[in-house]
Amino acid sequence: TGAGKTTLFNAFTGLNEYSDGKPFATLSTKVRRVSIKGRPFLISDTIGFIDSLPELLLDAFYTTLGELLYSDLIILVLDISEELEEIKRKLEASLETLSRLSIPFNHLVLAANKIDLIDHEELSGRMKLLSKYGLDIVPISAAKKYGLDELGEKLIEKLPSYVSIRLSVPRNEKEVLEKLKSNCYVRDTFSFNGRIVLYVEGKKEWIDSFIKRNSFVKLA
Ligand SMILES: Nc1nc2c(ncn2[C@@H]2O[C@H](COP(=O)(O)OP(=O)(O)OP(=O)(O)O)[C@@H](O)[C@H]2O)c(=O)[nH]1
Ligand SMILES: [Mg+2]
Repeated sequence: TGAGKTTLFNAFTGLNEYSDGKPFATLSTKVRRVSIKGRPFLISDTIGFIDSLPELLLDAFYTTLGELLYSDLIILVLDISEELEEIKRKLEASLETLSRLSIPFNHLVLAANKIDLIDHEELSGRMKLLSKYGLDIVPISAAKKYGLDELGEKLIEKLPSYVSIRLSVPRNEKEVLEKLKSNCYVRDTFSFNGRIVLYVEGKKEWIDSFIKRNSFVKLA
């Protein structure tokens, strides 16, 4: 808690969500559509999950963490201005929770936040010590909006492959058409020879397995 997740979320969305510095300022997950260097992203804010949780908050905690499972990428926000031991403790606790949820670490981007509160030497020392975790780390200040371009670039670089493709599906396969529409962004459609031709954008892995699962879907 208090690392700056909501502040970063706000910096990306240009909105002003509740953020008063008190623990657990964020309880419900907010999802927003944002554009990062022209790419569409859905970004969601979460609650913090390090400090011991009041009983009352446990449900909110698991609900919001469950959403991590469906995320392409996770930005783990650390307060880099804290004592190194504290940073490490929180990082390791976070990694432990994420691995319990079977989230692969290559889906993680570490945002080392609040660089405005420390000097260059402190920052490079801490970055060096954190590098042993083998994670992608981007130094930022969510409040001062430093490093957000670099963070955006890292996110795009790590995003699962996204492709544009033309597919055709028999017109009467309504269910399959619906499935395609709910999993991809459909830019254009037209009818041709009893088939619907769709120009879709989506995750390559999903589209590949969709074509495999439905033999009547063809590349067009
Ligand atoms: N100096 C400085 N303060 C920051 C920065 N980012 C966030 N803060 C401050 O840190 C405090 C906590 O920020 P939040 O964005 O609410 O943190 P959070 O991670 O969402 O906290 P929870 O929702 O409680 O888990 C607020 O007072 C912010 O203004 C930063 O880059 N620099
Ligand atoms: Mg918050």
